[in-house]
Amino acid sequence: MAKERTLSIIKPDATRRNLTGKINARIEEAGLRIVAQKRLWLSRAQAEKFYEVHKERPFYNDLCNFMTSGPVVVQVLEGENAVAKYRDVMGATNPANAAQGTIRKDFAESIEANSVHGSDSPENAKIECAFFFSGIELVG
Ligand code: IDP
Ligand code: MG
Repeated sequence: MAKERTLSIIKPDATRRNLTGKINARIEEAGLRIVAQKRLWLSRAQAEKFYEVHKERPFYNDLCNFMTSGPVVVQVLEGENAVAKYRDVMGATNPANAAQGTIRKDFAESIEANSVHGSDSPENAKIECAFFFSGIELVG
């Protein structure tokens, strides 16, 4: 199967608790390769743009507040079936519903402060990776 890429974000609740290394270990143990990574503090405009698909949802404003409440680590993950594989490693959006051994089950604080983002389709993964990284930053 061809290699695929997905966008991951380690969210402010996780950077605050110094969990970047633990989350990266879960990613690498799953066979995904971190091919690009940087720590950023998103502006309000950047958070609103990134989550634009959710702008009609009742949680949109709170989500943008949360995502700008501290630094995030944005990363591109590469591997076979990377999009679906990372969704499995992350677990369900609500940690109460997340499977044992997933990042969200073990680290998330709430349905909002759920420690990680992962793209939901290969098409969105391309758009989201390009939102944060230029081609020259992706060395494979
Ligand atoms: P996902 O991150 O599992 O793909 P989405 O439905 O795309 O979940 O929602 C994006 C983010 O919005 C979630 O990761 C979470 O931080 C937040 N969110 C989703 N649903 C709720 C909710 O019902 N209340 C508060 N925040 C939510
Ligand atoms: Mg989503």
